[in-house]
Amino acid sequence: MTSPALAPARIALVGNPNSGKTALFNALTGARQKVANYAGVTVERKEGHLTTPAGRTLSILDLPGTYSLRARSPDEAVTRDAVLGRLAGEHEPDVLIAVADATNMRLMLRLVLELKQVGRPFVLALNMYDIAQRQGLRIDIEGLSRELGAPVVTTVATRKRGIEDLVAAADALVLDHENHANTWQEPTAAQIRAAHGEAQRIMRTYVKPAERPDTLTGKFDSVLLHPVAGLVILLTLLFVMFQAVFSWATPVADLIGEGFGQIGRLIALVVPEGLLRSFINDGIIAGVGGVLVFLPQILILFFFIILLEDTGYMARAAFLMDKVMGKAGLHGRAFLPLLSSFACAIPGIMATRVIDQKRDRLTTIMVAPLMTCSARIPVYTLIIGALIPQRNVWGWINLQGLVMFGLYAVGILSTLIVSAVIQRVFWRTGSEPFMMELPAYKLPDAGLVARQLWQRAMIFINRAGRIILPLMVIVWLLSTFPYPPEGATGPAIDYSFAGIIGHAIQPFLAPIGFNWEMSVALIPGMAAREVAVGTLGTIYAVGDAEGAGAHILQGILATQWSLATGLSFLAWYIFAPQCVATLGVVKRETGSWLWPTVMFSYMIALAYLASFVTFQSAKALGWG
Ligand SMILES: Nc1nc2c(ncn2[C@@H]2O[C@H](COP(=O)(O)OP(=O)(O)OP(=O)(O)O)[C@@H](O)[C@H]2O)c(=O)[nH]1
Ligand SMILES: [Mg+2]
Repeated sequence: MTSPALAPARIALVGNPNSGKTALFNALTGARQKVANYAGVTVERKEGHLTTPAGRTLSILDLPGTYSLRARSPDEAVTRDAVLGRLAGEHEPDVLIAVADATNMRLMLRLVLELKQVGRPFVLALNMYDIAQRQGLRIDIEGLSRELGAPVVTTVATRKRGIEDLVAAADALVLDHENHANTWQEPTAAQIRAAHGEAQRIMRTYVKPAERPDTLTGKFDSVLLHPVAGLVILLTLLFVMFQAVFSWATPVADLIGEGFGQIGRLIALVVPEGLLRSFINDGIIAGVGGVLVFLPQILILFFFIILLEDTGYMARAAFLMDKVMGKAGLHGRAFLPLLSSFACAIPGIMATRVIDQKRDRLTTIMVAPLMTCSARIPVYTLIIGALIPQRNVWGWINLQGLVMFGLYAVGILSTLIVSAVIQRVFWRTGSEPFMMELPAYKLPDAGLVARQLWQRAMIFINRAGRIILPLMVIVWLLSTFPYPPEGATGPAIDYSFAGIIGHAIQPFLAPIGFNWEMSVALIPGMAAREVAVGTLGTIYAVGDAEGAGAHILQGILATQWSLATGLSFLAWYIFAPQCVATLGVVKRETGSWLWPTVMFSYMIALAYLASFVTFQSAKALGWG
């Protein structure tokens, strides 16, 4: 057995939402956890390590934000249990770092008083001290420290200022604290009221109001939160975002596509015609390259999302959408989980832990995959690029961008409709009013934005390497073997496993206009949606005697697919449960196979229906 003395001392970061705990955690441990300017970003405990100048290891715990140890939602319960040492197999932390937003301390002081009751030694970190200074806020740090009986340190987490002092203070507490029994009991309402009064007294005594308070936030909000002007601005922002995805990304994407084309030609020069060349060009380059081409689109979209998050605008968007979402039976706190689902439904589903009502949470989980995740972008972009002409409508609106905006809009609309149905038909409950503190606007930190973008790029490239590449190898094998029999007349791929499978499924998908190549692409697309793009690349490349590079696929689709077929494929991808990992997370978060089963069934039914209607109406319009 290891002696407890050898285990690193454990330090937990506790504080109100959006006070900069995760930014501090990253500064302390060098981790890269997500930070953003709204409440409820962190929903899980995260552990990291740091070595003090004296060479001792400290383990640091980042926790979800909370206003009180009286927890209501699952994420707040995580914080309470971590602080009290109630998590299975875990001691209570040796030292707490109470993280306060120095410009907004009132509610934090109340939590600090609660933490004091727990009896753990703690340091108070007055974070965002840069903003406090800019506002001319004066805090009597020594007096506060005396009053609370704990060291008080000022920090600027995003600039790594005050970190050494914080570590020194926490480290000193580790050394001289002794264990004593934890006798914490949930405070009564009366006790909380008393603590509230006490916090106000401390506030009045030690904090002089700001000389230059932030008036900009109020001014911006009078416009941005306006019920009409605010919504118009929100819609315009989203619209511009998708225009940009197409008009800015296309030249870069073309360049990357051209690059892969060059590599393919180079390989054709050095590698003799045969299996190896086919494997490299039709399998890897057409498959993985065909997906990587879409990196610029994804980065531009995330550039906007990160900017909106870091400025604090996203919290306003949540506020504006609250009415609409309430009508659809969604809880106000569902906005941010659904927003995260633009990246990927998995973090979105995990972020639903901020919702305290079980039914509201379940509703949000069930609709999260309808939001357009970034894995759909390659599929959407490929089909739009192939079948929608690159031209402007009404003079200045990029038609391809408009279609993309439309696909996102349909995703959002169906999220609202499905949740309304779930809430009305199954739960018959009303929705709760929205309560979320609106953070002050901040200028985004360029370094932070760049780092988050870089992280996004790495996630995408890693996926290409770890999930898409191996799948593409399998797809290539299936579409190359077995060879056609002697004297066969049709294209070789018709005799391969992929051809056989595709031809077998296709009859079921004929009513929605899918050809056999598309039918094959759906299967590996279950593991990761983007693989459908790579698979189409490989199938058409292997089937095509000329051999096609990643870049040429759009040209092939433009001649081989009708507009009706393409639109039907897009409709399928809006709804289809094309992602096994998401179903796995739903199982984990709900603790039963029932919900993933329900999700899979309703989504596949919707997908088939949507594609059927799309295909048949497009045909009727003469686009078949
Ligand atoms: N100017 C300034 N901004 C900061 C500082 N610390 C954090 N921020 C910003 O404040 C916002 C919130 O930071 P987070 O670290 O996500 O806050 P959190 O306490 O982990 O929030 P939750 O996980 O939602 O509880 C982000 O936009 C950070 O970039 C600071 O010291 N100065
Ligand atoms: Mg956090």
